[in-house]
Amino acid sequence: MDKAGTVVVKSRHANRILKRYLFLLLSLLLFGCGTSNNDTTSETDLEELTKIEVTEYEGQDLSSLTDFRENSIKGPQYIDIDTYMLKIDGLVEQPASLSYDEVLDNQKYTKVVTLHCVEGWSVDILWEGVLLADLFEGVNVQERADTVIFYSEDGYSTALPLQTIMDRQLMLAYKMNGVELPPERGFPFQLVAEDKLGYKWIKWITRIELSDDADYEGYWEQRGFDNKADVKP
Ligand SMILES: Nc1nc2c(c(=O)[nH]1)N[C@H]1C(S)=C(S)[C@@H](COP(=O)(O)O)O[C@H]1N2
Ligand SMILES: [Mo]
Repeated sequence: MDKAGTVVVKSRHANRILKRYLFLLLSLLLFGCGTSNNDTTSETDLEELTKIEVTEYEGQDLSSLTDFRENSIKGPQYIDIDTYMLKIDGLVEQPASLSYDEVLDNQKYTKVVTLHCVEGWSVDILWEGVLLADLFEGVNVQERADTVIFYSEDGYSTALPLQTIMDRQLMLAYKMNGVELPPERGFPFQLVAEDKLGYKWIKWITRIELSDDADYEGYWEQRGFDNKADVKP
């Protein structure tokens, strides 16, 4: 072995390591790591997610994220998180436009809450999210605001009294049963409208408007559904 030969061998070896490293890096970029749902812009394999979802919490059995009947007005929305912004505006002193990470940069809460659809089915889900009250702290809600109107990517909307949101400490969920909300379930955010019927649980929220229009009617409310939407025991 002469000196030159050793150098050749060494550089071939280095080349191989570099190639392997690049391959790994590329696969990571393309496929991501772990089971988190990295691509939210196309259909999710929900069956695959049931393998990692939480099925029981503090002794209570949970429903599965596949137990929902998908009946959204325009079908699932696939939101690109890189360009997504949640707007909070209307009767506020400092309107805000928050990225996904900025919304998540708040105290997180977890709670099992049941969603009841008017069609007669319901699901018990472990939700993880942030409080609307915490989001509102950053925008300074004006005195005369008494209503919160939510708008969605699919043109859907609904509203709740500001008082209800504060009293009930309602949250915006970004996870269900320990799994990031899949697009089919409302990624990036669904309103956990505790004790209100399913049509108040707006998915794919893009804008939250503080308003003084207490009679505002959302998509289903305009079509005859009760604006209070209380779940009857
Ligand atoms: N943006 C949006 N959110 C929505 C809806 C919708 O059509 N669009 N449907 C509502 C209804 S009627 C119910 S019961 C719940 C749960 O619906 P899912 O089973 O289709 O997820 O989402 C609510 N949120
Ligand atoms: Mo519903």
